[in-house]
Formats: sequence, C-alpha cells, structure tokens
Amino acid sequence: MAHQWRGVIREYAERLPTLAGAPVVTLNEGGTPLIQAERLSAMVGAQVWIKYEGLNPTGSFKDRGMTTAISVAAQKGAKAVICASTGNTSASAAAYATKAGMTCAVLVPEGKIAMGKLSQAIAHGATLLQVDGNFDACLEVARKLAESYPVELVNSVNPARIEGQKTASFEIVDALGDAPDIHCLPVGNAGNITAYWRGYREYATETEGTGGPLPAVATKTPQMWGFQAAGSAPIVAGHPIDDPETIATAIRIGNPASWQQAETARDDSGGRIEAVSDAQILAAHRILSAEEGIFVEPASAASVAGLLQVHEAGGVPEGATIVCTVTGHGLKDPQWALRGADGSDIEPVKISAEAYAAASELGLQ
Ligand code: AN7
Repeated sequence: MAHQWRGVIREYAERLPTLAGAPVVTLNEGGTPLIQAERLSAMVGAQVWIKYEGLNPTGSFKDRGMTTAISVAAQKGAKAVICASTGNTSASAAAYATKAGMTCAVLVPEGKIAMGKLSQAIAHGATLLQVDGNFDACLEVARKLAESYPVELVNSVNPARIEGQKTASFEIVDALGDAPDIHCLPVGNAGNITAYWRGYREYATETEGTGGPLPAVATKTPQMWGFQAAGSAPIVAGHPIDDPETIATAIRIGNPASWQQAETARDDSGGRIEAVSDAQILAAHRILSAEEGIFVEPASAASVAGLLQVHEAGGVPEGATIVCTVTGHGLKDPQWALRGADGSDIEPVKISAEAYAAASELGLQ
C-alpha cells in the first residue's frame, strides 16, 4: 500500500513521550493542508498561510487532542469519557470514544451549539445532555462528575489534549522549513493557543524525545496572536464574562480554563490577545470562502478577522510570514453563508429546466 498519513500519534511518536506504550486510537487526524492565501497576503502586505483544521476527521482541530486523550484513557482502562462542549469537542470525543469502544457523555449549552456538531455527537452514539447554562457551567459540572464518578474528562484541562494539539505547530514548521513570524488563532477555552505555543517552543530547542534528545527543528518561535469574540472576551477584559455572547458559538466562553497559559503564550512570544466583533468575524468568514476558497465556521474566522484588524491599525510587519489557523469546517454551521453582507437572507434563483432560462439568468449571450 502506498504511504498514507498515520495520524498525529504515529507521525510524531518520538515527540509524544507521554503516549509511549499507550494503545493508539486514531482516525488518522492531522496532516491538514497549509494553504497559501494570495488575496489575504495582498490585503495585508505579508505572506499569509491558512492552516485548514476543518479537514480533520470530525471537521475540527479537536481531533488532534482527542486521539491522544482517548488513547491515554484507553491505557488507563477507562470505559466512559465525558466532556463539556460548545460543540466540536463533543463531536470529536463521540467519534474517538466510538473508535475505542467506550461510551461518551457530553454536556452542551442548550440551544447554543451548531446543528452539524449536535448531529455528529448523536450520530456517533454519545449521550447528549443539554444544560440550562453556558459552556462555563457545563465544564464545571463535567469536572465535578469526573472527580466523583468513574468517567475520564477529555476537555483540554486533560494534559493529553494539549500534547496532541501541539502537533499542529510541528506540521507548520515541517511545511514552511521554519516557524512563521506570527501565528494567529481564535481563542475560546484557550487550550489551543497553549498547545501551539508548546509545540513551537519544543521545535525551537533541543528536547527530550522517546529515544533521547532531539535537535531543534526551527530557528525561532512566532509571536502568538489570539483573538476572542468581542462579546466573549474575558482575557481582553481582564475578568470573567458572566453572560458571554457571540454568533461564533464555538468560542462563546466566559471563563477559559487555560486563561493563565494563554497569557503566558502571549507575553513570552511578544504577541497579543485582542477582541474582534461578530461583524468582523462574518466579514472574514466571507473573505475566506469567497476569495480564498476555504469554508470555515464563524469562530475559525476570528483568526483572519484579527489579522485584518491589526493590519488596519498598522501592526502587520511588511513581508512577514503569517499563519492563521482556521479551526473548524464551514459545514458545521453553514447558515452563515446564506446571509448577505447586510444580514439579509440569500435566496437561490429559480428557473425552468431550460438552457435558455439558465443562459438568460447568467447573462450569457
Ligand atoms: C472551531 O468544542 O471549546 O481556545 O467545547 O470549536 O482551544 O478552546 C471549542 C473551541 C476555536 C477555541 N475554534 O479553541 C468546544 C470548544 C473552534 C472551536 C475554538 C473552539 P480553544
């Protein structure tokens, strides 16, 4: 058989010492495209690349951390896993638990998760509990359950999640030949910015691998630029937000579990964490789909919205190499594509089944 990508645990085995000896539960996640974004590059005067994490097996970056979290849970003999989720974690946990032969329960904020993600959790056989409360309340309940009952918590407070998610940085450096100057990503519960920063740091120094010391691969680490949705921007505000709001439901989080680690990533990298409005998120969503050919869910577009915001403020260094992670697929939450820039619904044109009718509608002569 020709070579195919084997999933992040096998591809980066020597850099995942905590996974050594664990059974590998994988759906061959990772190995996602790093796509050159010509239009965005021209817009900001830099070399912009998009890391398209929506192309993971369940359609989001969560799969990188779920392969590791579920593998470690399997090694411990766990039979059941639990998570709180704004949607993508639950979809991923449900799929990987199924692969491992475990049961999965997910706690989601009622009415605040996208239909695609809800469908995935149900399709993969998870027990879905809709909680009368937001994500932060769900996470509190999940943590208490895992403390008192025989279930493994697979939220990003589980260290195995961060280990798996750091592999995205490895892939970027492997593709570019060195670390970028700047890395932009959306911030919700702040696990991902924590994981990327760890990955970049490990690749820029000699680190201990499973078979001994591994040489540095990168000559530098990037500035980490994180972006929260304006109605859910606790790190920017400097205090938890009791009633977070944003159309980007994936990052509708008021009290991120990895808050401190996100601040460390920002400060140690010389980066920034800023807020972007829902309107900016939707504008970036449209640029990605209509100008770059990349369909993402709204939360994912926060990275690009943030880059454009910093550019408008004159903060993007000319010619810099910049990677924006887009974290989830557009099909998760497709309704946003069906609205015009003015917020009105886009109605598809109807015609009779005649070539002339199509030609006339298309303005063909
Ligand atoms: C598409 O699924 O928190 O800052 O419960 O689904 O690591 O939390 C999702 C988060 C960005 C934020 N983009 O990442 C969950 C959940 C998408 C996401 C984030 C999420 P973190």
